[in-house]
Amino acid sequence: MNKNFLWGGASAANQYEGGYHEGGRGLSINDVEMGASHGKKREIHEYVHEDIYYPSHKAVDFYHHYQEDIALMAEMGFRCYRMSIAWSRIYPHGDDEYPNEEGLKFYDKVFDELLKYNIEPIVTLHHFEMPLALVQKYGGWRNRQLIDLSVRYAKTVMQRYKNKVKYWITFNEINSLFIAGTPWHQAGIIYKEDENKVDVMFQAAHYQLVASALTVIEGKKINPDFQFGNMILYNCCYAMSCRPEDQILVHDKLLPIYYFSDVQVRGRYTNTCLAYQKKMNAHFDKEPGDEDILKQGTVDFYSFSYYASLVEGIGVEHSANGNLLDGGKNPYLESTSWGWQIDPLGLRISLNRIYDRYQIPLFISENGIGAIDQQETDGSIIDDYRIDYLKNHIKALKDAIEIDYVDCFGYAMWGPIDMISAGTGEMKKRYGFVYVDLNDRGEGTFQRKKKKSFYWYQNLIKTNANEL
Ligand code: BGP
Repeated sequence: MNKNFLWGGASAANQYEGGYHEGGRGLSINDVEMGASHGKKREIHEYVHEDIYYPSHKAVDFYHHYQEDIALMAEMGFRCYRMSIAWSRIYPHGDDEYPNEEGLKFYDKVFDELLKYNIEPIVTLHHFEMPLALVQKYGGWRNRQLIDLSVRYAKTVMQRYKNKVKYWITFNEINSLFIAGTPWHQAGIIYKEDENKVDVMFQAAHYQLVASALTVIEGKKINPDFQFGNMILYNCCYAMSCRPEDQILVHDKLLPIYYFSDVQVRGRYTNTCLAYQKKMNAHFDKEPGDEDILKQGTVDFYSFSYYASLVEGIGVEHSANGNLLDGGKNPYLESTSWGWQIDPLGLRISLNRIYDRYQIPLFISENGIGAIDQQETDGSIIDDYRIDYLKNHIKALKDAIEIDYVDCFGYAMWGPIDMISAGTGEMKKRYGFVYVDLNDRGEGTFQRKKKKSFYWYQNLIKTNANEL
């Protein structure tokens, strides 16, 4: 492994930060509803109930624990830390005249703290978060005005942190927009009863793709050394049998994934994209100039999340899931308590498939296992299942690099400090090397405690994965 390989972890503001009404932050979509499985067919006013416990309000309170948490990451030897900025902390209503200085200062402190330990920040600009006011006033990403507003936000933070942050990711899991139940989280969209949902979805996707490209273009003007990445929820999908029709189903399953990455990497709607538009009978508006923007604003690296694999085939029942996706069960694999099928080799396969297609550097922006951790009587947490999961996935990553010559420059394990689950809004689904004393109702001391895996990852980074 390259000695500069970026070992680290990843988080998202809305699941981790808390401090929802502090430092001049505005209400965000997550403050009124959380958990991707909710969020369907509700009116905004139904979401806003201040008396209900919302996990994002306090989350695990990184807002007040950032020094302690970053010190823990440094102790493990992190070389990178992927985190997101909350748009609602910078522009509380999204369209405010001036940015919120207190919000900007908070991230200054966070980046300074990371840089103090030589931890490279990798910043996601949009991670399932946006000011609620943008939904109420503009209808979220269904509205073209969101392009300008989001680029203004991006320019503000890229200008402010141009000497502190080099790596930027535009939209987290941008393709999750096409997955039922997530338009709210990804784009602040609530469908109206009588509208064509497919068209709304493709329109929002176009706006986000243009916004992503414009962010790259503007960012390179601010600092030509900036490196931009996309972020894809990758679907490692296998055919259930060698029947050719099953292979076609797998091909189809990948269309909505390549739809986004083709545009972000190749700078245009490719044949794959056109085929998917036709298959979905999608219609949306483009403006003159959009094509040029997409062409110029391509990303430097491809990042993706990988947790599980799924199976597709004729007659296959969709009884398995994995990170917002669903598909068939694979008889050769075991699953987590949430039914996500554990498949380390699938990571090697995904790395190869993606690198073969795009030939640009890759970054694993999320990988990990959600589990219920038990505390022993002495308070320790022996999370051998987590060590096994990560060990096997990192072995697969090493093989992809060392045997297959895939160019991958970093690995961010998901959720190094326990945080709220994006999918379920629960606390009990834990990913971390560090336990946070908090339950699903938000009760607890917020105290941090190292798990067994903490020491394992520390050693892994120290030996640059020579000792797994
Ligand atoms: C991805 C999201 C993350 C994260 C992860 C794990 O989809 O980008 O925000 O939460 O999945 O999912 P969950 O929290 O539902 O277990």
